[in-house]
This record gives sequence, structure tokens and C-alpha cells, in this order.
Amino acid sequence: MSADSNLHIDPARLWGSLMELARPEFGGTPDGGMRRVALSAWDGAGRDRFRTWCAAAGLGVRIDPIGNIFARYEGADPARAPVLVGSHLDTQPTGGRFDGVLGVLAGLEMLRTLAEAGVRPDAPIELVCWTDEEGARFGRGLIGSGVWAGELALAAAEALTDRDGISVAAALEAIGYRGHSAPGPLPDAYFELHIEQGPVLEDAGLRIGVVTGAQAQAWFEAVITGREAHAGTTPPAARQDALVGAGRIVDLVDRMMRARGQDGRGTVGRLEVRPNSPNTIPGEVRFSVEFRHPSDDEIARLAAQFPREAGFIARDAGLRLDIAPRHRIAAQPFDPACIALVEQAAAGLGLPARRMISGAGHDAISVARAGVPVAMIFTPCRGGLSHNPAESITPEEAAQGCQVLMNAVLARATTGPAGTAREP
Ligand code: HGY
Ligand code: MN
Ligand code: MN
Repeated sequence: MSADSNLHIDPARLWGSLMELARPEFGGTPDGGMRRVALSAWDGAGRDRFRTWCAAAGLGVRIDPIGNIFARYEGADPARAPVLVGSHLDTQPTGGRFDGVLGVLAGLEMLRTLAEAGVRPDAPIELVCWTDEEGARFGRGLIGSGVWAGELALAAAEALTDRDGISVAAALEAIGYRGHSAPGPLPDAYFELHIEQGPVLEDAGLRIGVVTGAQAQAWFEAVITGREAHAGTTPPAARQDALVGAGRIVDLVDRMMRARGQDGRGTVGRLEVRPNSPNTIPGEVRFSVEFRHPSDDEIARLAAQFPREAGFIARDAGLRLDIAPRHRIAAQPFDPACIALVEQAAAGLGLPARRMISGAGHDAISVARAGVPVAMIFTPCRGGLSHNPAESITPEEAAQGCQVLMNAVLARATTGPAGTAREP
């Protein structure tokens, strides 16, 4: 069958699903944000609701050992490799309602639309909800897609622990998502719809981002150790204040970022002071550090410079510093043929669009690392704000992104594996 450009998703149903998954029982917070942290009870409840919707749409559902949920819509030729779409349902601890969720529920809306219209693309279509994209709880992101892609060993992923010592394996068991399904077929291609999470599209008055790749990243875990002592009796010369050292390193990360201009990204997002008592000099500070840059060479320079200069700061302050690399992602270009299909879909709908790379990391990176052709679609978000309860998009933006996703996927699912158009 040819890609049916007269097929339209249902904007109200898509928006209704987005608002339902933003409810308190799925981690919604009174300020309009989300706290559906990976493998929490809220994540379990959100996954359950998603599976109920998939079953109601007639999709075959399977769950793999790291909890990735795959929902399959059969094509006219079941032997063909599926076209995969998806994203994640887990959110930051004070996240927004659309980061990841838009991509999963837009994929569901596409399949609901196909099923209602009785449209069978040549290739099957599979929708995936990846486990723990955010990395907010277990110290690294892209866990589910990383295991699926072979970038992260299952045993290593299962052994990751959160700050309470709970492992990924135990958390998966607790919500009933330590699956047993065998790996499905390698997809012919992967498309992911996601909010941009930055200001580029909104500032330019554009509706669609045609994402051509993602930037490189380097994440570290640091522990700086001094000596706890009495705040009132310990003179300056006798102090080994771990928080003073950590503060100087936080400033170092910021200086290293700003030295790289507009492309620089350096963040200390998590910092824990021990014993965290107002009248005890901090003896230990544990903190995260992450750098990002479009260039792999620049990330390599940052990853060499940071431990070296942070070490000097700790030494000069009489403190011990331990830095462990946690996660390294190379800059990832996406597939030209899939990018072209996204661009054509946006143009076919008359939506102003531009090519751009992604500042944020996404599961599409893992999928591309497995050798699968990949492209992403961005939609604007208000003020470019994300990873914040005020994250906001309009129903129209959600619907436009979903329609572009569907048209690009149908074009791929009704063409040859190389993306060449098939005879109708
Ligand atoms: O950190 C990221 O880039 C993604 O939003 N989790
Ligand atoms: Mn995301
Ligand atoms: Mn995110």
C-alpha cells in the first residue's frame, strides 16, 4: 500500500492521553509537573496504563529483561523488518509532562489511527517504551535502550543502584517489569518524536525540527573528602572542608563550559553534603558532573582537563578527590534517508522546519549505535524550557509532531529497506 497522506491522527485523543498520564496517580504533581522517576511505583502505574491502551488498540505487547515494552502492529508483510518508533515514560524528579511521553503516546496515537482505518503498511510497526532514559535515579541514562543496543551489558545495568542502594533489578521486580521476551527483529529504521527542550524552534518561529544527530556527552561521579569538625571551635588553618573544595570544583566546571562559548555545556546537577548539619564542617561531598559538546574531540579534551584541574583544587585544599567516569556518549549522526523522510513529511504538511542537532541525549542514540537507521522529529516547547514542571507545549504542536511522525513512518514502511519508493 502507498503511504496514505489522507490519514489523520486524532488530536483530541492524543492530548487526552497526554493529560491522563500527567495525573497524580502516574506521578503528576500539583504544580503541573511530573515525578515519574524510572522504576518508581508511578513509573509502574504509567507503564500499566500504557499497556492497557496498547491492548485496547489490538497491539501485541512484549517486555524484555530490562523492562523495555514493545507493542507491535502487524504489516501486510509480517516477514519484513519492522519500523520502530518510541521514546520514554520516565521523567526527571521535577520534570515536565511531555519529555519522552510525547514520543510514546504519539506513536500510540499513530497506531490507533492505523487500526481504526484498517490501514496495513507493508512493514510491521513497533512502538517501544524504553526503560530509564533520564538517568536521574541510577546514575546513567539510556539504560533500557543501551542494553537493547548492546552498549550496556544486562548484568551491569541490573546491578546499578540508586542512592538508597536499590538495584535496577530489584526495582524492575518491584513494579513487575523484569520481562522475559526474546529480542525482537532488528528494526529497518527508528523514528522518535520529542520536544526540543531548547529555544531554537520557538525563537525561529518554526514548527518542526528535523534532527540530524546528537551531541557528545561525558558524565562523572565525584566524591571529595575532608574531615568533619566543630564549626565553632575549628580555626581556618585546621579545616578540611569538603564543601569548600566541592564549591571550587563547581566553579571550575562552569569556567570550563564558558571557555567553550555557546556550544559549551557543563553541569553539576546533584550534590550531597555529609553530614549536612549546620554546625559541623562538611567531611564529604558526593556530586555529579556532566559535559556536552557537538565535537567528540572537545569532549575528549574536557574529559582529560576536568580530573586534572579538579585534582589540583582538592590537593591545594588538603582534600581527597575520587572521580569515576559514569557515562560517555559519542556524537551521533542520524541516517540521511530517514532524515529526508522527516523533512518530506514536514514539507508535505506545510510545516516550517529546519535541520538541527540535539543538545539533549535520546534513546535514538542507542538505536543508531545498534546500526539501525534513525531520525528524530522535534516540536517546540515554551521558552525552550524542559526538565522543569513548567514544561509546556500546545495541543496543536503535539498533533503536528504526531502527524509528521506518522507520515514519515508510513513512507518508510511502504518503501524498500533502503528507503527507495516501491511501486504502488
Ligand atoms: O539528559 C538528557 O539529555 C535527556 O533529557 N535525559
Ligand atoms: Mn527525553
Ligand atoms: Mn529528559
